[in-house]
Amino acid sequence: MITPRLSEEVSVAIAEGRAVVALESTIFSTLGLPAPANAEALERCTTAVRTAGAVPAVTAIINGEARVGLDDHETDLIFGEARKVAERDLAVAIAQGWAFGATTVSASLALAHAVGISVFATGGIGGVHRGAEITGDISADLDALAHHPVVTVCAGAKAFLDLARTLEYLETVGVPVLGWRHDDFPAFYTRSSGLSVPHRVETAAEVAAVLGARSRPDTGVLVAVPIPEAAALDATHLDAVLEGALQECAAAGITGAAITPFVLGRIAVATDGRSLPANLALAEHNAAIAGEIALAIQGTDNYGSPIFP
Ligand code: PSU
Ligand code: MN
Repeated sequence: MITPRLSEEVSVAIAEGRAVVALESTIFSTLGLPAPANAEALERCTTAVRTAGAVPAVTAIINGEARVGLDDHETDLIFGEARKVAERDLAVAIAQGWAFGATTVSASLALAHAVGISVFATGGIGGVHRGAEITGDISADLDALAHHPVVTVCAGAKAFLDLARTLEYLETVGVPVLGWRHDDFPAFYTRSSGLSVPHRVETAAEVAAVLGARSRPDTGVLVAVPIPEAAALDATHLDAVLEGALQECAAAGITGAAITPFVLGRIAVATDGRSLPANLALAEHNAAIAGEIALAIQGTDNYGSPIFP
């Protein structure tokens, strides 16, 4: 069993029933974004959560301890040497006392669940990789979405994944996918993947109501928020870059968990760095909406069901 340590602020917020939004640390490490964009992302996401009226809770492994909520003096650790920690790696990172483990979506959902936080914000989730029928590479994020009762707010998944299969997988494992004021599943840097979301929502209250009405108490909800219009990138150019980067991966024998950081680096170069402001804008926007949803869930039993006096 994992019993994460809470920061003082997060501990008080949870005890008082205040709105809390969990954040992963991989996106803020150099595995997710190059310096100094990673530090800017952390600052903007935590500020967006606070502006919405909620408390941000960054998850990480620090000195072998699972943590939810970091103190200001600890956030620098995120920017140093990071090892990626998916949900299954939590046990290893704790048992071996890793100095710093950067949590992915799956690890963050596990930690949020363990402490009763029901909203989580990120940039993009992992998904079914292209060619998964050969490699079997399906992100642990999808299984975690199905097994932790947390609302995940994301800008969809990266276009270098197989987005159609990703949506199929989420259907199979019973995760409701909600388009935030949008009919299409977004593709991270672009507002549409060309695939429809099964359902559309207009308000945070609707998301809270969906969370409260699930038949499986341990299943999460995915809210897909398109990148703000002004920050979106050109889809055609991006497709060509992705193709090239994936071929490079295959040629260089880059597989598994190393694919995402590699492809992200290639996209940054090929878009002359324009992928970075796009990434920051969508992560900040997601954090703000997650804050709104956390507020809407406040006043319920924390899992969306109304509390009647
Ligand atoms: N998508 C991004 N940036 C990221 C990630 C995904 O745009 O940094 C990270 C997240 O932490 C996500 C993880 O949970 O990659 C998925 O990795 P994998 O495909 O190895 O499961
Ligand atoms: Mn993988």
